[in-house]
Amino acid sequence: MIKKSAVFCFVVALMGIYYCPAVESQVFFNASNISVALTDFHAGDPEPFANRTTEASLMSIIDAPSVDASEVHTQSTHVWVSGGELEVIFDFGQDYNLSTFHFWNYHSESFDVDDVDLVFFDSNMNIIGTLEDISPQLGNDTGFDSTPIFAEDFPLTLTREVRFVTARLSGSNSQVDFSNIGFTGTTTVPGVLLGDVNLDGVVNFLDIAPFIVLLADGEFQAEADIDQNGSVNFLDIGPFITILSNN
Ligand SMILES: [Ca+2]
Ligand SMILES: [Ca+2]
Ligand SMILES: [Ca+2]
Ligand SMILES: [Ca+2]
Repeated sequence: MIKKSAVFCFVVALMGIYYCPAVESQVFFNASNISVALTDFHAGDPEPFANRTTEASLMSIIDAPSVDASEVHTQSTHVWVSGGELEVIFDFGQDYNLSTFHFWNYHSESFDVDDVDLVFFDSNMNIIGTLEDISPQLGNDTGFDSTPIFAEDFPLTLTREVRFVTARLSGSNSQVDFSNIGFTGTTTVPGVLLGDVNLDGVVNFLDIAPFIVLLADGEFQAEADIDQNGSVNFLDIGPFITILSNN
């Protein structure tokens, strides 16, 4: 999900050009915007998880609603591989600048994750960085299922944008149990030329017809939201005419 409060979008009026510059927007990654799958490491064992299906277990990896969210350990929220290691691959769907790795570990030494190795890839699966031998702390300090588990945060120092990440998780006693994995990153929201509703790079009379269609349909398009209030409606007509007459 995109953190709207982090989006600073403003309008510059310069020589009759109304432009909303490209901005960096912070994103927390979970099931709403990334996917996760087993790697070929599990090719001979497509159902490596204890008690639950691979499909259900993978979904439990990325079900944290936010970076600040806690999770209590239950059979339907945690992830458990008994007697081995786990390797999964995250697909972000597009390139992002990743800034933080978040890990919600199990609460007790007998089952928790003791080592995580991350490998970061670009969209062509070229390795662009690694973070190895992460030793996450226990998920809570009571050892009780009923005590909420919060994320431990690990800063990332990557010089290029990331599309895929693999995570290899292991435990000192061959148990791999944890609650969630999440990432935070930024993406560049492209600049918007206000009034260029037909997206041909200029604002002129050719933009009038598609602007009217948007108004009639009540649909949103950033280029038509001339007053930048988040919706396209009659309030945009006046400033649209102003932009047209300046071009
Ligand atoms: Ca979970
Ligand atoms: Ca352990
Ligand atoms: Ca245009
Ligand atoms: Ca508007």
